[in-house]
Amino acid sequence: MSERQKTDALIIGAGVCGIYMLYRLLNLGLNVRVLEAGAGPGGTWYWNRYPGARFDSESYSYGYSFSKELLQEWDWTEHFSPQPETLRYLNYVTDRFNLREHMLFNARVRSARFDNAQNRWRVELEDGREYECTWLCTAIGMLSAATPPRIPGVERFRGQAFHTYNWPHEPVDLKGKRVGVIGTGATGVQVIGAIAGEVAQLTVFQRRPNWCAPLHNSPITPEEMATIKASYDEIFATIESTPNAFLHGPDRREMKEVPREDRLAFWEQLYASPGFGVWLGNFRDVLMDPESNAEFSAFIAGKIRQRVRDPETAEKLIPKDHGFGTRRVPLETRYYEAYNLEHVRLVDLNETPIEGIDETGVQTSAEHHEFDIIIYATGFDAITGAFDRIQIEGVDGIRLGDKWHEGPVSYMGLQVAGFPTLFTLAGPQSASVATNFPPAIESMVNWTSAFIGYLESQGLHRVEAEEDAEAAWQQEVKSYYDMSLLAQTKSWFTGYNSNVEGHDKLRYLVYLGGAPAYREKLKEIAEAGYRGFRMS
Ligand code: NA7
Repeated sequence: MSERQKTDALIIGAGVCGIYMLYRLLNLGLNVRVLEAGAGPGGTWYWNRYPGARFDSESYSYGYSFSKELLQEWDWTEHFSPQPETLRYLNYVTDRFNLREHMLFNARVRSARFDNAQNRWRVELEDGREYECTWLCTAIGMLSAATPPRIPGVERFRGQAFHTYNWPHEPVDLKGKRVGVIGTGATGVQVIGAIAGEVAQLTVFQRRPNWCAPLHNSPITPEEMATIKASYDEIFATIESTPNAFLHGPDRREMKEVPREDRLAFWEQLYASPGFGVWLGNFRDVLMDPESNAEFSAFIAGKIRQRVRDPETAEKLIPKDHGFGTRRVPLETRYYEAYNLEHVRLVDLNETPIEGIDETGVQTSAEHHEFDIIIYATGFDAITGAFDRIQIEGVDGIRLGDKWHEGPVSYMGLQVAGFPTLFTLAGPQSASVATNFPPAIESMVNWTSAFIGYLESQGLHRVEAEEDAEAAWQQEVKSYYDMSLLAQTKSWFTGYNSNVEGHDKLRYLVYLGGAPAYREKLKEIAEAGYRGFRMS
């Protein structure tokens, strides 16, 4: 057994969050190491290499804001950056700030155990290497535990098959191929739009349709980029002011107070605009009031009927079990038009469920579909899945997986009682998931690194959420679910995943109170001497 390596801090994950946390902790003068399962930095943008993978956030709202120099150096080439460019960006940041030498790649963490006597975490990799630290920070992603479908025979298929998250690093030749796609969430919708024109035959297996809206991506000209660079102060001021840290904030009017003709004109304008405006820039009651929501859903259904030529297919693509925006809205490029192509077919799994997968393809209750390639766009064990894949043990050997069995509990989504000195950055019940990730991540990283700096300066090396503070945070997190239509819909936001045992009921995964309220709470806690944390 090699000797255990000792550091002040360990960060698990070198994605958007881990990269920035590393930068901050190095600035505190700490000895830090990042343990990353991939062969390079990038996290989400390292793994998701499927065709069509790109931001649904405006590129210039997704980049880091912490360095004015970085903002001026980096040129985005599209309003919604594609995955290869984003991966280049994250590599650029890594090298720009000399972070790579502190990162260990191909280092998948198997377990993390708290040594109560020493106040230290002991972390073991899957290859047996061992590390030890005071400050343990997880930056393991909210959508990083991919879930292939639980379908009998899935391992039998002899063609190529991959989950979108594990898309091969070598180019996949789709030209002239018979391709099946299972899943029509944000990922499936991106893939389908991107490959429909290229493949010989495309069959989409849909269990539940989602309400999708056009992304309206376009290139950024050098002149536009110069204007963007000159406007970063205003851009980040807008991001700070909106509930979800996007460039789109709700229209303060209620739909019902706007005359019908004007609301339709407004909706046409939203539908024709790039990005999430159609979801997050809508009348404020559209996501709160069932009647307003139903009216807007009918508007979008009309758009689907206009864009899809075959009326029967169009009806299948219109969700009937939930209203617009109550699940994550996939933004699409030529998604609905794909179904107008002769060689693209939609299979509704409610009519003809999948019975199994065999050597040559997919068997439904009605027929056998032969494929060269099957793409599983079947989603993630969201938010808690990445934690469950590491054996995390706190005081007295208590397991995080056991504590979270009925759903996660935390204080501010940042700490869990019984797991001292572990910071679950961008973890369950923080504001990150319900927002544009990077700005939320930046505020959490800023706060946590300042907290660690404070503790270090006081000679304090153990910090733990108090049980009362944790319980109060549960009530607060729950209270927002009670107010939102989103909570009434089954999706990964509310903890459902048919491919994971037991994930068939509501779990309170996300703080839905908005980024400004979350930041305000963090500030108040710090100003009150880090209220709710036991420090020693
Ligand atoms: P999602 O949004 O969870 O979508 C997964 C899709 O796969 C969804 O349409 C599921 O249908 C479908 N699915 C899952 N399992 C099966 C099985 N066994 N059979 C048929 N269909 C299945 O994941 P995405 O990757 O698209 O998006 C995740 C987030 O990543 C996204 O919101 C962005 O923020 C980035 P269901 O709706 O459950 O009936």
